[in-house]
Amino acid sequence: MCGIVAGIAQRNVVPILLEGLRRLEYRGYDSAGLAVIESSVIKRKREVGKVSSLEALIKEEPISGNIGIAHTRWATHGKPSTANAHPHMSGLKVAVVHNGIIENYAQLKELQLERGYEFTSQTDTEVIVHGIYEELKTENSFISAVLKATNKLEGAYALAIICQQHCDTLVVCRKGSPLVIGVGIGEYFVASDVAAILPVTQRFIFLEDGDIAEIKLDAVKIIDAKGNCVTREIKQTSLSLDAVDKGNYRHYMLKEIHEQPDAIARTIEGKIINGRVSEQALGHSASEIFDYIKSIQIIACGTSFHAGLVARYWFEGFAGVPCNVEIASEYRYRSPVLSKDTLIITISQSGETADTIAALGEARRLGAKYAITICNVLESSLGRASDLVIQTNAGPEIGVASTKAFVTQLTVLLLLVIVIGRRFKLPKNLEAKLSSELANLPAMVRNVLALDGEIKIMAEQFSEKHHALFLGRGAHYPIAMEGALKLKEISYIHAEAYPAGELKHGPLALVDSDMPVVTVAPNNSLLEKLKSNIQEVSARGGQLIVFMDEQLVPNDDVNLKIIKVPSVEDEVSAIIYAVPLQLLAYYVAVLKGTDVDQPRNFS
Ligand code: HGA
Repeated sequence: MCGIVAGIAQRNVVPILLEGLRRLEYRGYDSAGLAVIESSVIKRKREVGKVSSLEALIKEEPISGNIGIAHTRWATHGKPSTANAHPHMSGLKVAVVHNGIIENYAQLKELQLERGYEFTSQTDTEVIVHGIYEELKTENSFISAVLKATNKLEGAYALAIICQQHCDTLVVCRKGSPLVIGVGIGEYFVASDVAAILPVTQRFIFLEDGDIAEIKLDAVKIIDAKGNCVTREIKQTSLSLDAVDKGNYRHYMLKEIHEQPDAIARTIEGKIINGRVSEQALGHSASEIFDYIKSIQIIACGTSFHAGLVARYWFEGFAGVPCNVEIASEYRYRSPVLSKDTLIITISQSGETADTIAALGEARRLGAKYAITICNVLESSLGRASDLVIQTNAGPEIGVASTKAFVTQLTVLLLLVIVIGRRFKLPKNLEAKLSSELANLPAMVRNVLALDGEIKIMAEQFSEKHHALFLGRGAHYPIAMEGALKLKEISYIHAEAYPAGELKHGPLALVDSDMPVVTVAPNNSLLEKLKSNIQEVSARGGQLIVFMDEQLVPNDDVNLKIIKVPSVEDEVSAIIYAVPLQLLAYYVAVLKGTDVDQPRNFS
């Protein structure tokens, strides 16, 4: 998604806005722009490409001001171009940056064209700024004009607005897209992600959906969607500044892969007491929820969806808990059948995934009594809409390709399998085993990270390839899906995952010496079946790359390249095998020379 930064201070806000944009660049990056009020006039600079291009432009043609708004864009309406870059302006009097989509923009545009407004972009955003300008013709109060204009919008938005007539006031609002206000000393900053403004403050006001805030140097006034004045608490964040630095790593993604043992340790911290997972440690309402529910519906997107798919094998296989998993954008638009004793579990790195939020809304509408979210941000939209938040504690994830979020989500899901499974058919001895394996997870992940060098060499086999197949069985099938997703999103190699048993039903036809086939082969009950699948590929000249338990004896096959993975217990092996696949995708992308942390066409 796009990134928003804005500020009002006694100092020049331009350097702070640019630093904020750099910190948000991982969210969207086809163009960037900034507007300030300088000597009572709005001055705007926009540039296609990365934030560094905007910086260079501002260096050449400096602007400064005590109040300003800025944006990194990831286009949804209209191609990436200077004209489509934000901020958008109306009559040179009002400027707006926008994150989200206005669904009724075509109707609004038609009306505004009739009124004589001129459109200079293809975005859906421009109707917002003209709408505010129109209201300001008859409304003296800036915040009321924004309320009236936004009441006509359908869709999702976070906005930051400045206006020449009110040059001491910044107005911001959110509906369906995230936005926080950072509280400084005699100054305020606003961003779509706290990470953007951590250098200037650690105190934040998390706006609720529908809130509009009028920010002056000395005060913030907030109204809700109905126009009533409301108070929102100021919260101190525990996020530290260096958590969002690259350290000694070449890319955030590699840093985040190597942070996984610590991230998992933080996630389980305080939750396993005397070898037993404590449900109180998950939240005061946890026991009440788990006592009530009879089945589980997991809803998520992308990598989080894969975490949900792994968890289904665990919930049903270990504990006999009926569990369904669905992609949020499908769930929200079909007519699912739901009983009120089905527990909704949403999974999202940020807790702000729009489709997942909407799907949760749909589940509530259908009568779901309880909803849990697994995410990294307690105060997120999903967090606020759920009865219980189980935080992943992964720390900020800057690389677009999710890694540490995935393994910490799986860690939380395994905690849930234990505490929910207790009420179903989870055998006592398995509960004890799972708890002890959870406690050992950080050490196991550290061991598997030692494969880094070997995988880097293996990655060379992919540098000339255009397609790859990933195979797995059981809980490792979604791990294969995640491996394929990682490879395609950062190296742009087309990759598909199949449950190994499906090979003979079609995909085998694709196999030849140009198609590397990556296989995940832990030492478990499905191994013999998997070995037959490996033979099927090998017999057709396919190049197999097998991540295999170190205790297994590989075949003497020329088409087989083996990476020996340290032996782990089968129950947690899905988490462990995710890691070498992340490293593989990373090193292939580095060899291909792609922009690893900010892949193209992606937010
Ligand atoms: N719809 C606006 C903003 C896009 C956005 O929020 N992307 O994540 C545009 O296309 O400019």
